[in-house]
Amino acid sequence: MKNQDISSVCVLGLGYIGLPTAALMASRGLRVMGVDTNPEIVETVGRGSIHITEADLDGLVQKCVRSGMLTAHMAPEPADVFIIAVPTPLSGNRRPIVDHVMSAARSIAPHIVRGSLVIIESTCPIGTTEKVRDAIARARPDLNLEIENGAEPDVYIAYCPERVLPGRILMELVQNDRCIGGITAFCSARARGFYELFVNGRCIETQARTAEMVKLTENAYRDTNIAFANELSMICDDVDVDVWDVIELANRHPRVSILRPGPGVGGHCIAVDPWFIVDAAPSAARLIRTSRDVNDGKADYVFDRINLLMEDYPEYRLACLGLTFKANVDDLRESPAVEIVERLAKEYGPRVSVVEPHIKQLPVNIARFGVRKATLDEALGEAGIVAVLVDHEAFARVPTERRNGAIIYDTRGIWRDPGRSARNH
Ligand code: SAJ
Repeated sequence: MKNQDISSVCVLGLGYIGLPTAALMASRGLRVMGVDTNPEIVETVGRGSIHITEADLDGLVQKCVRSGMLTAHMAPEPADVFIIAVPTPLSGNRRPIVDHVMSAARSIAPHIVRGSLVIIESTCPIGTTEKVRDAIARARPDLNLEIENGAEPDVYIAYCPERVLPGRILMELVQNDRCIGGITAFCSARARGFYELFVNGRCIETQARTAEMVKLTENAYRDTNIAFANELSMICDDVDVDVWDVIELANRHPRVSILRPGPGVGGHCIAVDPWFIVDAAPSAARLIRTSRDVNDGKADYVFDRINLLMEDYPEYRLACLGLTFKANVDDLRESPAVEIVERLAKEYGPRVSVVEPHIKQLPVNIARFGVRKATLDEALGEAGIVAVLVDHEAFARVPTERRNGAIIYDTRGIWRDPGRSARNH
C-alpha cells in the first residue's frame, strides 16, 4: 500500500494529544474516527465540541465534525492507520502502567488487515512497542509479524512519540521534527510516509526502542535542567543573593542557558516520564531521580516560606496567584501550585484567596476549607501577602502600584524589574 492509499485513520484516546492529532489529520482530508472509552468525551467531540482547552482547537474540531471528516466512537472502527494515544500513568509506587496501551492494541487487533499501519504515540517504557507487536501476533496468528529473510511484514508497527507543547499543540504537531521507530526498517519507512502527509518538520527513522528512549530522554533532560534552576533558587536564598540576577547574568555566558525556577514541576509529562527511566535502570539513573526529588521538594520549600510569612503576619490575608501547572493553560494536573495551595487551605482556610482566570471553580480540596476564588482586583485589594505561583500573562501585566504595598513572594520572577541586575550595585 502506498501513502496515497491512506484515506482513513482510527485514533485511540481523545485526550491532549489524540484529539488535536485527529483534528489535524481530518483537516488534511483524511477520514478520522476518534475513539475514547469515556462516553462523555465521545458525546462532546461527536457534537463538534472539545473537553480540553487548547489554542485554536475548538474551531478546528467543530469544522472537521461538521464536514463529516471527524467522527467519535466508543470502540475502534476499521481504518488504514491506527494511532494509539492513550494515557500511561504511574502506579502508587512510581511504576509505569501500560494497561491502556495494551488493551487499545488488543481492541484494534480484529480490524487489522494486511498492510495496516499501527502507531503508538503514548509515552511508553522501553520495549512496549515490541509487547504491542506480540499482543497483536497472539490475537492474529493469521498475520505474519515475525520477519524472516528481510521480507515485508503483513502489519507495520512503529513508535512515534508526540513532543508537542501544551498551548502550542496544533502548531507544533506540524512544525516539530518527528522521530519514528519501527519494529523493522519497513515499519519505520511506512510510518514516515504517513507522517509526511501532515508534518512539515523532518521525520527521522530509527528503531522502536531508540524512539521510546528518546521520548523519555527529552522530558528527563528538561526536568534535570529545571531542577538545576530550582536548586539554584534555594541556594541563592541561603546565601542572600537574587537568583534572577544570577541567572540573567550567568546566561550571558555563551555556553550557559539556565532555565527558570518556579514552585516545582507539574504537568502530566515532565513530572512523570523521568520515573519511567528510573524504573528501567534504578541504580544508573541517579541524577534523574535526584532531579525529580529536587523539583518535588521545591513545592515543600515554597509552602514553608509562605507558611512562615503567614505566621509572622497573622492579621494579613494571603492571595495566591495561579493554580495551573504552567502559564496560560487551564490544566491542573500534577500542578505544584495546587499542592501548595491545598496545604495552605488546610492550615489557613478563609484567610486565603486564589486568583485563577483559567478555571471556573476551585478544586474541592481547596474550596472545602473556605478558600475563595477572587478576581485579581479583589485579591490585590485585600491581601497583605501575595504569592505568585503561576506566570500567567494577566499577572505579569500588573503594574507595581496595584500591588498595594503587599509582601510579595514571587516564585516565578514575573514582578521583577527587568534590567535590574545591570543596575543592582
Ligand atoms: N518549568 C519551570 N521552569 C522552566 C520551564 C518549565 O519551572 O524554565 C515548569 C513549568 O512551569 C511546568 C513544568 O515545568 O510546571 C513543565 O512545563 P513545560 O512547559 O516545560 O513542559 P510541558 O509539560 O508542558 O510539555 C513537555 C514538553 N517537553 C519538553 O519540552 C522536553 C513537550 O514538548 C512534550 O511534548 C510534553 O512535555 C509531553 O507531552 O511529554
